[in-house]
Amino acid sequence: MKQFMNFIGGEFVATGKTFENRAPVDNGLIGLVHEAGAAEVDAAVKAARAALTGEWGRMSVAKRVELLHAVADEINRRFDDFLAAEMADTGKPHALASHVDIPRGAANFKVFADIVKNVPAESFEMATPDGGQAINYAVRSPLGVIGVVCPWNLPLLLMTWKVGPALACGNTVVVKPSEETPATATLLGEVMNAVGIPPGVYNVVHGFGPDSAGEFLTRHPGVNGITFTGETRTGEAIMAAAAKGVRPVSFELGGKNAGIVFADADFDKAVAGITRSAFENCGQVCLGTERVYVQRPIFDRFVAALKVRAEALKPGPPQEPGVGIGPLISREHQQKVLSYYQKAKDEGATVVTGGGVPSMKGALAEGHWVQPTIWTGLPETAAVIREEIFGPCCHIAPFDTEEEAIVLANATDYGLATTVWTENLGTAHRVAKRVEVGICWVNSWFLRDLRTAFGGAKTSGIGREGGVHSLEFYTELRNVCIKL
Ligand code: NAD
Ligand code: 6OD
Repeated sequence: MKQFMNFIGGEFVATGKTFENRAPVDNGLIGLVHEAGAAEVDAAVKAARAALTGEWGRMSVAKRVELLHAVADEINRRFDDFLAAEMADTGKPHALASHVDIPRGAANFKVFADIVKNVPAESFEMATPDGGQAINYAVRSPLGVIGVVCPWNLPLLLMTWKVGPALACGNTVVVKPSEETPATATLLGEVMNAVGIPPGVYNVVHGFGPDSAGEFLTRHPGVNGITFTGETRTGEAIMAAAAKGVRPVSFELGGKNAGIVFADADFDKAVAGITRSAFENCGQVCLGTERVYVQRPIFDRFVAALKVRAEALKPGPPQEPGVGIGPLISREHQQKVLSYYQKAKDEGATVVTGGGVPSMKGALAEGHWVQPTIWTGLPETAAVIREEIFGPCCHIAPFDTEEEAIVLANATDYGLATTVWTENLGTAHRVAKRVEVGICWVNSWFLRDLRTAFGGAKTSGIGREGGVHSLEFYTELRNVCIKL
């Protein structure tokens, strides 16, 4: 039986308490996860703290950069191991995991290593009141031990998106992966050892949130800052924990993102784009589009075209040829998504397609499948238009004017991302300026340049990461003032 152990001070650590890791495709047992208790979390934080003052803390930036490039190269060398682990834990299609999740897992180390190597620091000369001079210059120090708490939807990608910049800036980390997806964070421990990252720099503690590893880590006074990706409600709990000791947080939280399709859009590209933004990763992408607003002249044609696309997404296990959609992560999440499918019907939606569970053969019948689903006809007050579902579904509503589309898109407490489809440059710029989100894509979706700022407005997050913006959270900026 496969065992997923904690990784503390460069060693794999078993505990007396395990829980099952099950495959979303058929609910089969993948292995046992060793849950970290308060003692293991404390050991991991202490290992991370010790590493700050050891070889890692004294290491030159050039050497650190070299090591992080080696981490990326080793992930790529073991690409198939990471791919198999991610596909088993999530059930996501091979094409998606091999093109997005694993390559980004490696890239997150290289990009941030190079940014830290090249980033300048500010300096100012000033005249002093006595007629002399002073110079000011900035130096950046690592924040210290970073607690990294991750979700299950893009496990390696989202974890390394935090660990990459944290290590590049000279910090050490204790990672708490999602209880649903323990594999790739554990595998990364082997990579760290293989390339010679000093023990204690990268640590992993497994477990759940409340009264488990997540809470023990975020409450631990030895943690200097917490970076978290997950639900807004969980963010509130973590923020309360971080208040003790006034520790900084960086949060990437939930979304209820709008897609806006104007009548002048390139129709086929817009349909393909919204197909991705609504259904990719079985709708389990925080940036995904669960509210689509389509300008009235093309509304009926658009709904019909998206229906054809949704129905063409073949459900199946990762390796099966032609598979376009995997399962949801867990039985619990499947029940949540299905409860929204029921709510939509109860509130009077027209179910354009889907709304249930596809019929799967053999062992796959035990998996957590749902049909890609499209609704129309609901008022904006409906639950499926207001609340984040995190499934392969969207409601499509017509709009008439640009102003109306902007008001509809902004009528939510969330503010993560928008995707806008138009051939009119003026429309694109005006809408992008007024949508209340951290990221606005035009004629694209989830197109990522890792040098850009990433994060959410309103209840979708706190802070920005990406490029030099990551340095704001992962380093302490000190001004040095020298009277000449
Ligand atoms: P979640 O909030 O349930 O769990 C995320 C992590 O937090 C898990 O590791 C979990 O064990 C841990 N956790 C839970 N309660 C905790 C507590 N009280 N203290 C400490 N840790 C705790 O989220 P999820 O279900 O894993 O992921 C889906 C959610 O994540 C969706 O809301 C989605 O929008 C969001 N998300 C946001 C982004 C973004 O970039 N904004 C990216 C991916 C996912
Ligand atoms: O691409 C990224 O860097 C990122 N953080 C993506 C988030 C996806 C949410 O599910």
